[in-house]
Amino acid sequence: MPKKNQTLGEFIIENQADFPGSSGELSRLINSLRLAAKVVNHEVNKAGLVDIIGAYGETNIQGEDQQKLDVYANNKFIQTLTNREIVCGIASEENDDFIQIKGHKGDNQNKYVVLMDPLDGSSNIDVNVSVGTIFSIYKRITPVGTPVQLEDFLQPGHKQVAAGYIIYGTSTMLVYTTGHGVNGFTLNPALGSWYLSHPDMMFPEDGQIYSINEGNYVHFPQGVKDYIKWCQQEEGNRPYTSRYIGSMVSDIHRNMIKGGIFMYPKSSKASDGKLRLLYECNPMAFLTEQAGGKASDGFKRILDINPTELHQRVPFFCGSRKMVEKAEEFMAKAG
Ligand code: AHM
Ligand code: MG
Repeated sequence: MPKKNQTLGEFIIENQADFPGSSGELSRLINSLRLAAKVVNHEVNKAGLVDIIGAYGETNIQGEDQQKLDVYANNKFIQTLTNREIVCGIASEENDDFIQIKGHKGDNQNKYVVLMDPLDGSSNIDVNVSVGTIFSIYKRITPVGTPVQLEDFLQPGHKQVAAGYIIYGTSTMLVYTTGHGVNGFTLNPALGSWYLSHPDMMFPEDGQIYSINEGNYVHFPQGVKDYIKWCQQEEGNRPYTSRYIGSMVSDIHRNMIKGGIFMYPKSSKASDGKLRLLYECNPMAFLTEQAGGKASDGFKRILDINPTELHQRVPFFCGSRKMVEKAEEFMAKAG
């Protein structure tokens, strides 16, 4: 039973019992992530002070400008997980291919792989808007002790053993699930400790916030256009409020607390939308379902999609259950 104000360390130890027969490997892995998160948090908070923001001059595999802090966060998470030999492989939105962790003696016996978006919404950094780190953890399916393979990363989202995000906002929070509900920890920067501030986070069943980049309206499928118009109609508890930060972690975090729907649909310019199934949508979908919400591509459950490539994109509808169901209704009607 989560106790408010408990430290993350205490919480992890207490909840190891969730995994009967566990070797503590997953706990150590989450411990490593919280350490890397603190280091990245420190750097993100200095963004306005040091010459670390601005384009790095390189583009990532999707052809987008990479910011210096993306690279920093990517390196920090990879370094921490590699040095501690806590996983057998890592895939990152910022790397073309997955990384195999051999271990110092070349005999890596770890069973988990981590997939991550080290700094999501990084175009918001230079305007002082919240950004986030997203992570997703799976058990490898190929034999332990052998080199990790692509198939270890291309697993459907319902196979995740843990997922979470760190939000670098007005305060820094780590929100994660191991499949037993969702808990949120706030970093006390003076002490460097995470405290359980949001036990058992739940999406309200229904909400009044819709979050979508409406600038793309003309390019949206008819079902999305119809749903947006419905959200704006004066009837019952509508019109809804429109809130879009452009930083998915922050948008979904707010909606989880207040009730709302986040959408990044496909468009006539991007046939699968923008967001990545493995690094962004699967972990957020796992958290959302664990918090009583719903996540789909407009028609079917995100967590049931069988991935075919590491950097695959997918349309994303995520949030309060009733709102996502309503959006799906409009999608189905428009065909
Ligand atoms: P990124 O991984 O390159 O930062 O892109 C993902 C971000 C999400 O956080 C956000 O929801 C979305 O891109 C915003 O995109 P847009 O500016 O097209 O609305
Ligand atoms: Mg991203």
